[in-house]
Amino acid sequence: MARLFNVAVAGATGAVGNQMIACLEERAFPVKNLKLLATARTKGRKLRFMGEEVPVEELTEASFKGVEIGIFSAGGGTSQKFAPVAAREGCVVVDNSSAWRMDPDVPLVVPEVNPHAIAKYTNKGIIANPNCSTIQMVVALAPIHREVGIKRVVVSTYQAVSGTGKKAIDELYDQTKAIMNSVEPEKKVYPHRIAFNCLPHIDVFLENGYTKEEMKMVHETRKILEDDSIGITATTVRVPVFFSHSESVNVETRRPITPEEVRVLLENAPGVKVVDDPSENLYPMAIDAAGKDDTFVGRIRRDESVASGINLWVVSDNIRKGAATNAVQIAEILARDYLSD
Ligand code: L14
Repeated sequence: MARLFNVAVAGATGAVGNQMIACLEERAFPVKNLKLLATARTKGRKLRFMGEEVPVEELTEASFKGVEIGIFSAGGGTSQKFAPVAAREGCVVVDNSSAWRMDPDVPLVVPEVNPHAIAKYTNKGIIANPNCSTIQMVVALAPIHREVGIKRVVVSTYQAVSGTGKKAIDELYDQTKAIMNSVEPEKKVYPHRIAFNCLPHIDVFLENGYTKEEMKMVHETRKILEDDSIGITATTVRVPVFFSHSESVNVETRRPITPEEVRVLLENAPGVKVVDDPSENLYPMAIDAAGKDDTFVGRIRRDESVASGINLWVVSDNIRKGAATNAVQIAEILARDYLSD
């Protein structure tokens, strides 16, 4: 029989944590024992896993004794502090925060793109899960990069509120309801109203005028595609959508490629579904991608303003492939190829 693992989910009560538990169950991850960890505030709550009620425990330095795989989505500060603690106990951490992604000793992995990088987990006992917007973009870009080389990418995102967490999902819902009832909407999470609005602002602003989310897309894409020569510029926008990020991706390639060739490449790419039939009004949409694990690509067309350019519309569920599914896929490869003997 295949080996089973002691697994912990840190940040278990959050939107991504909940989805991680569901993914472990759906994908029949070889779990021996599942430990659910969160802040003291949620201690005593119970969450369902494989038909059982699992109590949520407080995340402390002592939480990782005997734990072999720790899947974290508890925020950057918590990961910064507790991932090394877990690693010292021999627990391999798959971390969904931005804390470790750009650490040169920490692999940053999208299983469809660079699964080989997982081997570097031995450096620090930590594997980083990329940013949601980066993941879906590189799933679509990798096959093109391999075929003809990518010179430059210009991306604009249309990001769902669920990335910020449960409180932001409630905020969009409550503000929408308030406005429809002619009540003054309240703002708690975002600096401006998100209902019936678009905010060109995700994560914090940096010195260079970009947001941290935009710069994550630049640096993480280069690291995952293992090519620092790719030029990337991003504008990340919050839109009043609950689940799934959409992205307009303009790609300038090193060698020419036709939209038809891109379509064939992407139809054969792992984790990608091409939805592209404008004559039938068919293109990827957030509401269709929600609840699925694929990255959907459509509107594949030539950028007629350059010699070799392609435009794509890329949509994926930010909580699933953008976070929980990708983390659990990494854990699957880790368990199967590195921790089983
Ligand atoms: O993982 O949508 O770097 O507000 C931080 C911002 C996740 C999404 C990350 C958002 C992101 C989050």
